[in-house]
Amino acid sequence: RGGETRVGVENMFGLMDRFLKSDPSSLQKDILDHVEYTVARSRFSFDDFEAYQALAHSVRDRLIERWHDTQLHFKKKDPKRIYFLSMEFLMGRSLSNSAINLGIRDQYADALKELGFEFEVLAEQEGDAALGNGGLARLSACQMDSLATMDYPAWGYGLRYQYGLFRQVILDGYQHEQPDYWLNFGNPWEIERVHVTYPVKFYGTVEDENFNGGKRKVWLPGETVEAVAYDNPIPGHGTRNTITLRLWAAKPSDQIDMESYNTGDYINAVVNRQRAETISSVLFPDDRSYQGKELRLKQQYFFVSASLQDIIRRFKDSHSNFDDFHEKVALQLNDTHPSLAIAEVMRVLVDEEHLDWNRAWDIVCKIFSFTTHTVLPEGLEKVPVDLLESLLPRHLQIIYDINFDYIEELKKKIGLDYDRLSRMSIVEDGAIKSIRMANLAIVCSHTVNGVSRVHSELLKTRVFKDFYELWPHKFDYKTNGVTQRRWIVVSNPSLSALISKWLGTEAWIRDVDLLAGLQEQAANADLHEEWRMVRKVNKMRLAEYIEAMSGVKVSVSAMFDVQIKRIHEYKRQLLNILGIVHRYDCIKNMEKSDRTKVVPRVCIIGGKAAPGYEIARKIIKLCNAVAEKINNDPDVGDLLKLVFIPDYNVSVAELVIPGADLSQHISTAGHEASGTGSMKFLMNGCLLLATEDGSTVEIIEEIGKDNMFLFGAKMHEVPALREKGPALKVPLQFARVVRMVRDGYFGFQDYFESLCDKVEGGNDFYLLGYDFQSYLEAQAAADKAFVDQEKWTRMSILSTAGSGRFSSDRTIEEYAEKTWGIEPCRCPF
Ligand code: HBZ
Repeated sequence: RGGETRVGVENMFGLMDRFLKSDPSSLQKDILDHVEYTVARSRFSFDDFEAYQALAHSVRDRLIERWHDTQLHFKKKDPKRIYFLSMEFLMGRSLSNSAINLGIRDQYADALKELGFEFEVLAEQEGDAALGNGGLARLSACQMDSLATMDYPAWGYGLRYQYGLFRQVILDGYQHEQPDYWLNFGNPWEIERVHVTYPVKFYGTVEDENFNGGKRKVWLPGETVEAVAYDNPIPGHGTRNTITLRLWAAKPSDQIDMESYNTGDYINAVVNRQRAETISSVLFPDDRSYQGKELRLKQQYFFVSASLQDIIRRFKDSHSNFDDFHEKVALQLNDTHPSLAIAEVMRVLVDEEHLDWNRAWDIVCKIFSFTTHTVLPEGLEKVPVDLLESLLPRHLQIIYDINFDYIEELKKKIGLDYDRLSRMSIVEDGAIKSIRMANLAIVCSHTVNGVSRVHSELLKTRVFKDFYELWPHKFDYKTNGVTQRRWIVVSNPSLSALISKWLGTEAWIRDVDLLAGLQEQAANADLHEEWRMVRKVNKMRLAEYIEAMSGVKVSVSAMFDVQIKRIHEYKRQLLNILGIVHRYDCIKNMEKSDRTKVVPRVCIIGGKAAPGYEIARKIIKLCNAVAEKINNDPDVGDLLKLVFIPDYNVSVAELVIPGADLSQHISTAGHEASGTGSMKFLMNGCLLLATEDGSTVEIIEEIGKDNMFLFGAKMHEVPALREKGPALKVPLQFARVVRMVRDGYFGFQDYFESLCDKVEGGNDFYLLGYDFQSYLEAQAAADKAFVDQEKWTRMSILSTAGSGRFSSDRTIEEYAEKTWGIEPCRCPF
């Protein structure tokens, strides 16, 4: 392979000549060629979907060009690389994002127009890549965009699930799950690397073997599965740099099970081989708990093992020993899900590379960093020892050895405090002996990051208190961020153009702090008018979608009030719904003449419930039942509408967020680790109605309390309020709305009983009753502000202007400098 010697930088112009051209007529020719040769349709007759496929392939060609150059450049420079290990990436659609980041979206739009197609219409043909559950997974996607844009030498590693997150279908108001077989029509955004494969081993036994006069452990695995790489190029914006998201798919190993073949059981031998593929077949749809399922553990090890083989192979290509490993490799654990990587690095270095245990341990301690996304101790993964022992016997031994050394060290530091030693142990004794993955990750990582400041405080004072006291230097936080490329430029092109016009530059797309420049114009009447117009057009687009999805006609002059996120008790969609019931009840009981004072609302709720989470499913049903009643009540008309948007995903978010006036982030204080939806709404000039939880606390610091609608118990008050149990006072209005649900005002009386029980009689763990009054007051304040359109528009502009800190560019820069120790490595020309 003579890769590097191909063309020197001095021949840059010759090389430029080689690049695919991006003027409209070259693009047109390119698209038509793909129609004919890739999609295999006649260039004289093809439909929107075929046009999308051809267009995607044309964009892909340009991505590949840059991607090759970037990889070559990285190889030549050999910088320290960051490897981002995550079980989940919610990439959504790729077409618009790629074309915009490549800087040729408008050229494509022009080229297509002459062919009789519209770019936006074709973009709608693409399905979402939904290889993740929620915030954690979308954060990974935003961070990949920032890593590419900021020229960092980064790789993302994950799993290529054949079935992404289930599709949500609402029938009679109930959630039903359908499989998301997203690869059905092919995926132009990935490149299958049939030659990049690694064997991944499972089961078997560990034996002692004589080695150099001593003993060593040898793992004799019982099953081998092949991991095949699928590369997804991730283009940066305003740079040639295009990095790799490498996802692994499981394939049967070529190692033939001779015994089955010899016994003549040919059919069963083939069927057994096929079973290997189940490892990467389906994403687990639970974003709350770890259930100790064998398949999930297999998935974790499968992707970790393949990724590490790949990473170590790349390192060994240009290094003859492991002395510099920690100077060239940083491994980021996105939550505990990939933390088997720790044991795997130890195993490879000790058993396969024959490094001495202490030397391997020294390396491990320098390369791993860990970010946790949860607040709750019960959200932390525990793997039953029995399961680990059967699936990965050697890894269990390694974890025991790590734990032994660590506990011995710990005893020297804290003495024989057995309670604390047992809390801090990686191994949990009990009815089911298990491995605490978070403890493993903390012990072996140099840095433990939270995802917002308050989250970090909770980690230090509650969740990981013992560890913080031992290693205060390890604990840090990087407040989450989202990419303005996806969440303004791609999803809200008219706002994007307006911002560029008023700032006199497009530079904010890479340097988002420039948005602050809008502050000076926040009172400018001309800007107000244009701002309102952009928002109105976005609301019209959303209204059309709502009508198409639910048949409900909504008025765009009403306030669009949105809550979209996974359904959870702590996120309190139920508080929102009960608030809507209260609003409905008030309107019904009002004198007709007073109704003119009501600010019309369209309440929009969307989100998926984990299939096994009964209460969350009931919340969805309640939302639909209340919607049914309100929307069909002619007496209320346009004063109030409620719509549940089915199958909430990234592309639905791209449509809904730009059209929202108000958005709700109303978790019980102390429960949302960060929250990133709020940042997307903020960027788009949507006002927030929120509790002081997670990242909201930092949003307040940027835009001020006066610029949003805050309510609810504060984090430090929550424990004492809970203590009060049934003695906690709740307002009469709360009892009244719960009574309406209980009494069957919205039907399904029996079904909703257990839901009502969850918020009454001392069971109101998430304090809906306690917070109800202040919630209603915040809602009233929002109504009042909305009537004053000038005030509202100013608040909206100030929200966008103050959103700069919540860009993932900032988050990534902090990680790069403080946690990973990496530098940008920009591909020339
Ligand atoms: O991660 C979320 C947090 O709830 C949210 O506050 C934060 O902003 C976001 C990004 O840091 N957590 C998740 O999304 N968690 C999961 O999706 C999850 C998935 C699989 C699991 C457990 C949790 O096994």
